[in-house]
Amino acid sequence: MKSTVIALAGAIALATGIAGAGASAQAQTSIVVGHTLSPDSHYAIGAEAFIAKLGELSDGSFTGNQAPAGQLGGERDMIEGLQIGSLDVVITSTGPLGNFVPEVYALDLPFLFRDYDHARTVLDGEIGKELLEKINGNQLVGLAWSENGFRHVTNSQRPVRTPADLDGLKLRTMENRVHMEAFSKMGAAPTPMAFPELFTALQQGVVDGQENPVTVITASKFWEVQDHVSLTGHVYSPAVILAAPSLMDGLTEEQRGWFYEAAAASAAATRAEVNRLEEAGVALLRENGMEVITDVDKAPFAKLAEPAYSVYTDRHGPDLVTRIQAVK
Ligand code: EAX
Repeated sequence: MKSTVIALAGAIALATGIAGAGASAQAQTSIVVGHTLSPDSHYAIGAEAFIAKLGELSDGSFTGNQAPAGQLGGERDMIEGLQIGSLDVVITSTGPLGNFVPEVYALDLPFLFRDYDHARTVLDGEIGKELLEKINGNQLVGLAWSENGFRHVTNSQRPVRTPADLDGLKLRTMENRVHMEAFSKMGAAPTPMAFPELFTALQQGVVDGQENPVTVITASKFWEVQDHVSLTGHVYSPAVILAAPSLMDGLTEEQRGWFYEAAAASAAATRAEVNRLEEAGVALLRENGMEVITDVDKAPFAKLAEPAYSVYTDRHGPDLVTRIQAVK
């Protein structure tokens, strides 16, 4: 997706596509930032912030566009695109990432993070850094942790207050082994599916429900196809800003630094929008006709979901989970 435009006539096109020409020419590199959500989502705000910061730091030698709404495919497709170098930068949930970097499943465990502060402290600290390094060992570059939010169950059939209400519900999950195991233990019939297929699947009744943070429910207008939302907050959904190694390897150290700074600015902008929607979201859902169940007793859900921890711990042991729980 990377394209190079030589601004002044007579310039020599640089084989790498990266700025570096002298006074006679300014090479511009255009970056595409892909994500699955709508152009007014928290990811879109993060993508804009990334592009703006990169432009500012590079004095305009890097420009960019976002490719929202799954234009470049679902999150699994886009991660593969980064690995083979056909995409530049992607903002994705950790949904399918455990298929590529199994250590990341530690972040997808249900009822692990207590609240936003806990999750952000973990991701911004030592553990977050260690997991970005694991990502880097898998033909990907992890630039920064961003955010999707705490996930809640929506469906077209009935209000969900207890695990019994999930019984037999065809629930779309992400392509994530931890989530699938958790939902099957909680009584639902999990159906993994890429996000770009989800709205139509809900509309056509292929699945009864799905689960996503308020940010995604609002950005996707799921109220058009779902009547009930229960604030289950069953799992925190991190997002991560990834880049293609083929892109990063072609940069100077200074330019690489700009990408990391741009990603930090992007994550901050996205988190600010998550905060805003956590405040305004429930009212918004109600205004758009959803029945919102706010008083969900999480304990029975958490108890049933516990065996899903073994998807991670069987392979990697309990240490990282214990360390995450211990972070204040
Ligand atoms: O990352 O697939 C999902 O449900 C994700 O939450 C969505 O694509 C945003």
